Amino acid sequence: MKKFPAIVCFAALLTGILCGCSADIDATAETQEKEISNLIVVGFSQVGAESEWRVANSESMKSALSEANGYELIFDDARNEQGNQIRAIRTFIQQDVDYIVFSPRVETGWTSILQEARDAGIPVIVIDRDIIVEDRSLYTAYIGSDFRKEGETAVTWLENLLKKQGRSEDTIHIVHIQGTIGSSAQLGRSAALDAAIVQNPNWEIVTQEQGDFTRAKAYEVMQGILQTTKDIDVVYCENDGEALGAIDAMQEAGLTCNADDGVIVISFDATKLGLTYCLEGKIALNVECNPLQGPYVADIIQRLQQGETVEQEKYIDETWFDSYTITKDMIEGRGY
Ligand code: GYE
Repeated sequence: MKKFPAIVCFAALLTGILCGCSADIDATAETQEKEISNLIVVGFSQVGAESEWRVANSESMKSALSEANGYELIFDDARNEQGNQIRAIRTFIQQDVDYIVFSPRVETGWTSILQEARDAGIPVIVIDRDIIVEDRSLYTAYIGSDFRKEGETAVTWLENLLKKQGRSEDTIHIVHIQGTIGSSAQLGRSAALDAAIVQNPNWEIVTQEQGDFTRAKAYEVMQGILQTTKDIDVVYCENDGEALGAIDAMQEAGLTCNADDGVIVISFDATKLGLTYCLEGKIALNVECNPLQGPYVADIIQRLQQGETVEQEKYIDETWFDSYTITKDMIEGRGY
């Protein structure tokens, strides 16, 4: 929006008319239309499309930052590569967009590109996963989830369930399937489990493997684990896709997934599909992670446009669902 003053557009149009080139006039008129529109130009680097959660997150951004709402959104899918995200952000800088938004694949490695954005005077909003930079003024705002808290919700629920079942002293064999290594979603959720292992000496990690937040990878990984052991009490998956993949593999191997008389599957996200598994009892606990971040980003941008200062870190409120209390209505009323 800030890039094209109407006067420049008018001059360009006039030049076209004086030259008498009709094709140019059409093109110029089109440009003029765009230029004098008051659209706020936002470059958004999305990490990928690895999960249902991610698809819902992209949709939320697209609908909140729509043209009807006053935005031109330049959407780039980085296909789960940090290098692609850095390239996309650099392109946004060259395009001189009004705002840059990105959902970082991992926490580290962003300092130089953020420095470039700052040198160009473009505010950066980080969404979903967090970043670590020495100079926090390199980004204007972060909006996302408290992943450590999500993990703590999960392990506290498990402690309570095992207590209720009279298994507090029993050895509990836990398979841990992790998300994208180095992402703040993985780091927070893994850290909570690691801390709980220290607190509960009877909890044993059978194995810790990478599931990349995808159903396919978790299925493959779980199949491999089941060839070594079937003595599993809990599978701690770091998102719904992984839980579904692990459940597929366990069911094929003849295991039952159920909180009372089978493997206790723990998941994160609480997408409609994940919650359907929870309703069926296959996922015992699903900790919510809210992907509907578009309206929060739009709100931050609107406040910056008014010259207001915004909170630098904001966590979205989240809840959890378990197979004992979930109902069909809870799933139907959800936005993702
Ligand atoms: O849990 C997972 C996704 O970063 C919170 O990434 C996000 C995670 C989410 O692919 O499904």
